[in-house]
Amino acid sequence: MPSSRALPKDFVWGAATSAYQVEGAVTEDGRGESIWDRLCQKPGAIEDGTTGAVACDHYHRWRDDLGLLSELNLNAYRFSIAWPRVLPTGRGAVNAAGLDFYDRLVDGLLERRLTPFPTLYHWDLPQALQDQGGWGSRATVDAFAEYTEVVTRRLGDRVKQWVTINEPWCVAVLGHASGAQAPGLKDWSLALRAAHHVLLAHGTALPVIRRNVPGARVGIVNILSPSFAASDSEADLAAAERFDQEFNRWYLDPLYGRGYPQPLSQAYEREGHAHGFDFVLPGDLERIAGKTDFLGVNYYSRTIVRTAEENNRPRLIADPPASVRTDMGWEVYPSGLSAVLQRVTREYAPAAIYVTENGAAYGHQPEADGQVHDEPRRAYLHAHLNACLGALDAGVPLKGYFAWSLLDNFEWAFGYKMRFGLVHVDYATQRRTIKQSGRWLAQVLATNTLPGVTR
Ligand code: IFM
Repeated sequence: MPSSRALPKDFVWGAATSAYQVEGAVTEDGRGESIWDRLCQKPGAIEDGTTGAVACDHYHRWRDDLGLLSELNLNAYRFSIAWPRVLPTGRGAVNAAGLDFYDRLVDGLLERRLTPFPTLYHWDLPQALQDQGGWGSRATVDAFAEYTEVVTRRLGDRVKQWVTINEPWCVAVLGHASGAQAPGLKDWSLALRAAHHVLLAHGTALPVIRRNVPGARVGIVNILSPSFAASDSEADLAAAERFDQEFNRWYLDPLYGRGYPQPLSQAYEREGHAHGFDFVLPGDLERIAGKTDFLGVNYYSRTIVRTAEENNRPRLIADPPASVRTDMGWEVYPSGLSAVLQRVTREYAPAAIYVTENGAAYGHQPEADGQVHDEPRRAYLHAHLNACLGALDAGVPLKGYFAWSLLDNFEWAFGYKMRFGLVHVDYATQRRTIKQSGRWLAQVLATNTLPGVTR
């Protein structure tokens, strides 16, 4: 019988966004070009031909948007800092106006008793660094340390929670192997090199943040997905295992001191992608495994895998029935969230975990009554919050949950077609409307009680 259940005390409840997806104002106040500005100019790169040039105009409307966080009864905001706003060419001269923007944002959050959870890198590399090799170049690791130094010196007196990198898998694989995301390259060898440099940038930034931020709590955010074989055949089981190593373990293992997973690193060698891992220098793995205070987990769905005809590469099946699919085609699979949280607790024992992103794309628009009736998103949130409670019961050190996203926003290569917000954005007028899912969440948080719990 479903019953209601009290939510944990002292829990962080937030919503997340990222700079390129919401800020707009890409040429204002001295901001430099990012790899996303560049990719968006490439014909066909973005499904609806749009760009993040205006997005949600959060750069100008941030005060109202912080008001929305308060209306939703949240107590934290996960946002990202745009590297090209702070260092327009990636390193060297600091753009004071860019840094001032985040300074004001942080003060605005604190005035409203909202805890800032900034992410230093959510995919918007300065184009100038890409021109010098981007994440394929080890010099970008040093540039990231310099950028981290500038930002944490300025904000570290007030901001205590820091995320270094958002979703290294996406940066490496979507950016450098599939080419679906910026910088839009298709080279697996480069993707492996980029993955290593991104992890190394995280490890290099850790002591910088701790030096500049008294009482810092630092972590990295990974996107995780439990991997299921499409059948019991040996080949499909092997493909599911390979996907797990590529997507989950390639990042978690080195972060927690185990180095890169052996079977897969050997496979990459055999397939000609690794070149003896010549980009892994002595001391790198120790640096990557530096102590963190929390792990951020982004969870959207599980992955069902079967073997591919070509190249022994795992192939994904994205054909759940329409009734359980979001607009992204991703299956609604809430038990996968408690499963990944329990797995990372069991296998890696992070000091604390936050669900740093979780949410669903559905395109509901305001109806005649002015409301956005997005029941599928409400149900998605409900089921995933339920899964979080299950994980807590199982001993997961879960300390917070951030919905993706506060606002409908620029969903990368999908443009504005995919709407993940708790708040609807009319892009023509920039009018915001809290959706019914957002109102439901606000009510859950006001009463600190989750109704309809199924365990
Ligand atoms: O919009 C993205 C976000 O930038 C990173 N994590 C996944 C989200 C949904 O695709």
